[in-house]
Amino acid sequence: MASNSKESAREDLRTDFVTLTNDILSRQQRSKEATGDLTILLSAISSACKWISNVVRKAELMKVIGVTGGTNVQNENVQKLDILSNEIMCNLLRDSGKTAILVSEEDDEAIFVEDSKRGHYCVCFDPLDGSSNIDCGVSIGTIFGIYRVKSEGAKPSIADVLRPGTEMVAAGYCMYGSSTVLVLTFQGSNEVNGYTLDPSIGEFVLTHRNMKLGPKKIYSINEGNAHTFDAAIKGYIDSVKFPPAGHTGKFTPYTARYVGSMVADVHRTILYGGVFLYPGAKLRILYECFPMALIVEAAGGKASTGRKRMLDVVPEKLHARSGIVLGTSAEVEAIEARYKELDAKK
Ligand code: AFP
Repeated sequence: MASNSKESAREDLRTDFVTLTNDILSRQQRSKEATGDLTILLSAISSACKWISNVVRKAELMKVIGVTGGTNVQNENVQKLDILSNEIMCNLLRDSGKTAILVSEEDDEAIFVEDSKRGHYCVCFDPLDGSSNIDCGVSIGTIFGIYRVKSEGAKPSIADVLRPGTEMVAAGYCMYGSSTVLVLTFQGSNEVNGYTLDPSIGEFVLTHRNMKLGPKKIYSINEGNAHTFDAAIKGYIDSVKFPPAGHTGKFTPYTARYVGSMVADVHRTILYGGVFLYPGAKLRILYECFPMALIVEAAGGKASTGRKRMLDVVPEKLHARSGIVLGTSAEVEAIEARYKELDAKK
């Protein structure tokens, strides 16, 4: 009896957790070339995400719910939390001393960090993606992609960020949902790790090691836009809703799930499996499509425009948009095959 209660006390007092801070530090220590700059930058991003998480949780109480009355460069209504989150990201990234260029969904132009604080990294981010879901308490998130400047001696320029996604060094997102989870990957690592914020100690703790796409058959798309879908997307959606009966005669259509926050829809797609589609050019390449594509590929899936690998796209401007399909490789390949067939008929 006494030993049982001792054991359960130990359960509550686990001390063998891996924190995000320790994980990225040990990654740095394993690399011969690492200078520690990326570690410091990721630590600044993690602090910003903790701060944003806190603001999101208290938004209703702090009366920062609702729109500012203005619109951003994308002509979308700006929420008060969008502005706060953007300020938090910009301030912490600039003060980290490790960034040269910041590209935010909220800012028309790129921010070039002043000489005294300039570092070697460029961060493209959406400080609060899915913000139209804020007022009803649905999951939202921060998305980021990181590049290293092309030439360390040269003055940073827009060319440092208008590059294919394959040149990112790391990418991640932080989801503010039933818990706050930061998901991170590094170029070439083939590993995606998820860290859950333990608010009592203020640390992200490794809870999802080496995430790989789940096996479920789920499709995720805003079907209210069906009138705009091309034949490839229409055909694919029909095929998952009305599949031929299997050899047992059982009819098993896919399950539909759609949150309307890319972070939440992609997070579910990774954990459970399936495919997320946003055809038509709405989602932004640099801070929505690229980071999610790097993460999904590292988790064993694929991300495509429908016609080419997402990460091979070269954005023409900061806020360039693209259609995207991502998720389980077989599903993405089935959609690509439909585009190939469609194009062959032209
Ligand atoms: P908001 O930030 O304006 O809510 O947009 C969210 C988003 O960029 C992305 O997170 C969603 O996947 C997508 O747009 C949802 O778009 P629809 O509302 O057209 O479905």
